[in-house]
Amino acid sequence: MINIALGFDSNFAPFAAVTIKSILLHNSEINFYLMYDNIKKSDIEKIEKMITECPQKSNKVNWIDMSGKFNNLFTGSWSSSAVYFPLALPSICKDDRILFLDADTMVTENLSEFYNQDLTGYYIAGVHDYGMVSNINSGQLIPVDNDKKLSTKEYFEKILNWDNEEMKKYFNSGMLLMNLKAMRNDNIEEKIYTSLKEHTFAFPDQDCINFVCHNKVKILEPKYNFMILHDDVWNNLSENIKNGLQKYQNEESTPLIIHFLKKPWRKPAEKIPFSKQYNEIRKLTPYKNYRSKQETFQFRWSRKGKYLRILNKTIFEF
Ligand SMILES: [Mn+2]
Repeated sequence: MINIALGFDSNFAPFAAVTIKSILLHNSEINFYLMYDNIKKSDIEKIEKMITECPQKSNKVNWIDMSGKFNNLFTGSWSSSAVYFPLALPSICKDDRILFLDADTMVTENLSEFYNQDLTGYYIAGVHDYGMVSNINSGQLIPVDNDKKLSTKEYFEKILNWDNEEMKKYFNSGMLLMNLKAMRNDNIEEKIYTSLKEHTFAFPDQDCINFVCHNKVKILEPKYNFMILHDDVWNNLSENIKNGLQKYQNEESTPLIIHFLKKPWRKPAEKIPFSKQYNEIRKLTPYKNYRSKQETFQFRWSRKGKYLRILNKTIFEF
C-alpha cells in the first residue's frame, strides 16, 4: 500500500481530481487521505467514485474533515487554510510514511520505488525551492511583517537562524515524502505548531516545516517535484540552477512529479510546459466540463502582456 495525502476545498476539487487521476493512471493499491474543508457533498461523491470505480486496483479513500482545525492559529489573507493540512499528517495517518502532494501537481509514472526509498535518519524527503535558494545571492526582497522587508539571505539569517550552508537546503512543501514514525517519535507536529506561534514567517505553511525539520531533510533531485515557475522567478534563477533544470523540459526525461506553480487553468495554457498532458488527464476526470474563470474570459493590457482570450481561444495577442 502507498499512502498519499492531499488537502483541498471545493474551489480546488477540479484540480485535486487531476492530481488523483494522474496517480490512478500509473499506480494501484493507493490509500488516499483526502483532507478537506468547505467542500460540497457532490465533490466528495465524484472524487470517491473516480477512485473506487476500478475495484481490481484495490485503491482506498479516507476523507478527513479538517474544518476549523487551523482557523485560530492564523489570521491573514490566505485563500484557504488547506495549505496547512499536511502539518497534521503525523497524527492523522498512523502508518510509518506518507506522500503529501499539493493539489496542483501531476504524477507521470509509478511511484513505488520513489515511495519506498530509504528514509532512515530523515523526517522528510523533498526538493529545493529553487526560487528561494536562487534568491539567497540576488538580494530579492521578501515581505516579512506588514511593512518590513528583508532580503532572502537576511530572512534566513535573522528569522530562521540559519548559516550559509543551512539556507541552501530550503525545500518546497508541495511534495513531501514524510517519515511519520520519526516525526511522531520527536513530536515534530507539536514543534511545528509552536514554531508558528513564536515566529513571523514569510511563507508560514512552508517555512515552519523547513524550520523544524531542517537538520533531517533528504534533498532529492528536481524530477521529484519539478516546479513550473512563474516567468519572473525563472528569469531570476542563477545560471547554474537553470542549467540543472533544463533537461527535464524535454520528453525523454519527464519528471515523476510535476508541480504547477504557474497554473495551467489560469495562464495561457499553451505557454506552460506539460500543460498539454495535464489537460488530457483533466478530460478523464468528472470535472471535464469545468472551466475556471480565467478559461472562460481573460483580458490583459499591461506591460507584462496584452491579450484577449474567450473560451480558451486567443482572439488577439500582442
Ligand atoms: Mn503548489
